[in-house]
Amino acid sequence: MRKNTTMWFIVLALCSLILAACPAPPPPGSAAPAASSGGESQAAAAPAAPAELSGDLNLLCTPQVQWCEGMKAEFERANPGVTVNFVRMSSGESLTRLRNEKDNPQFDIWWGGPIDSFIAAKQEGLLEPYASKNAALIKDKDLMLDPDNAWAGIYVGSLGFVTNKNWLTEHPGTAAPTSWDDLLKPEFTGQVLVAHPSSSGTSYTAMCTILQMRGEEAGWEFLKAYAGQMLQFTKSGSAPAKFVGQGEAAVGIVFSHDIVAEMEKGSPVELTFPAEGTGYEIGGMGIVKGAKNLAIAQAWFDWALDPATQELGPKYEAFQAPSVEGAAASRPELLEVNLIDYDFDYCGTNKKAFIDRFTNEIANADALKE
Ligand code: S7P
Repeated sequence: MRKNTTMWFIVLALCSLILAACPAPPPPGSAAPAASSGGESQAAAAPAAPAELSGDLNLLCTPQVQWCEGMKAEFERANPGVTVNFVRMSSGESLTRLRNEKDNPQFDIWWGGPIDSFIAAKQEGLLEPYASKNAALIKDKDLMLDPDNAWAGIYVGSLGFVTNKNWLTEHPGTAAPTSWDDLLKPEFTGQVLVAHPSSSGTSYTAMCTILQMRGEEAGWEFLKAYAGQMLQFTKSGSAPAKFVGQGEAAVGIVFSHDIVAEMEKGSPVELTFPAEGTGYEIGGMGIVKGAKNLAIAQAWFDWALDPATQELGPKYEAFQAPSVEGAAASRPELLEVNLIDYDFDYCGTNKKAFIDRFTNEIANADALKE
């Protein structure tokens, strides 16, 4: 009996020595420990691999549909467990939709469109702050990152004029506009297209550019005359580039990268800028307050600020300049023009009031061209 007890004691002691020499099993979800390289001391444990994402992401997408489709495919490729469901909507429509769904949000993240609308959305409590690790890469954080992390800038683009070259040839003595005042020339009466500012962020950028450059009093006078030159207001901001290319009107007011996209398709259009100064956009993104798929929305947010993601634009006909360090602009010349010192806070804060005034006093949004 005593002999047996001693035997067991020896066996147990050996077992505990053996176990002490073995590493503890890794906690669930952590990375496997690195293999030992031999006699050297073990390196620090590898960081835990991020858990694989799975589920749906409901994306409110404001840029042109080709880019939305491309981004959906790229994100799904990088995250095979995720399905991205997107709806493409102009900025004004998106803001209205988020307001209406405030108590039961259907979207997780809003990606793209000028930040004026994101500033307005933040002020209305529609966005969920997120401090992305990749926000450190943003070039000009004072301008392109909300101080409370409600939104971040993802691209930059300038406003330009698009003119149909065939129309110019058919109208000797005319030239593509190179100033805002040129839009009021008699030959362009009924020949100009721009989106309505209530639906379109592009058009709101143009309107707020004018109000800043001329001051509100003279600016509203100009906007009245400018509205009188329109053939029709469109719903989407980039649509005038397409319609001018098709010869439906002589001139359009559009972001210059959307005009480049039209030129790339072989459309007979010319791009010019107002010499006295033009407005520009910072395209934004923000997570929707109450997002049902928060972790995936945060992953999209991080991914959208990655330089490699921002260089994908031209693959999907998007020529905006990236917002982060390490991503090269495909068309740097579009920002090498006379840009005004656009005041995003002024335009974001006054967005509703300015649009209401334009809609009530100058042109309603009843019959927008789609
Ligand atoms: O197409 C790209 C782009 O021009 O679309 C956004 C645009 O504002 C969205 O359309 P709406 O004007 O209809 O709101 C821009 O942010 C972006 O550069």
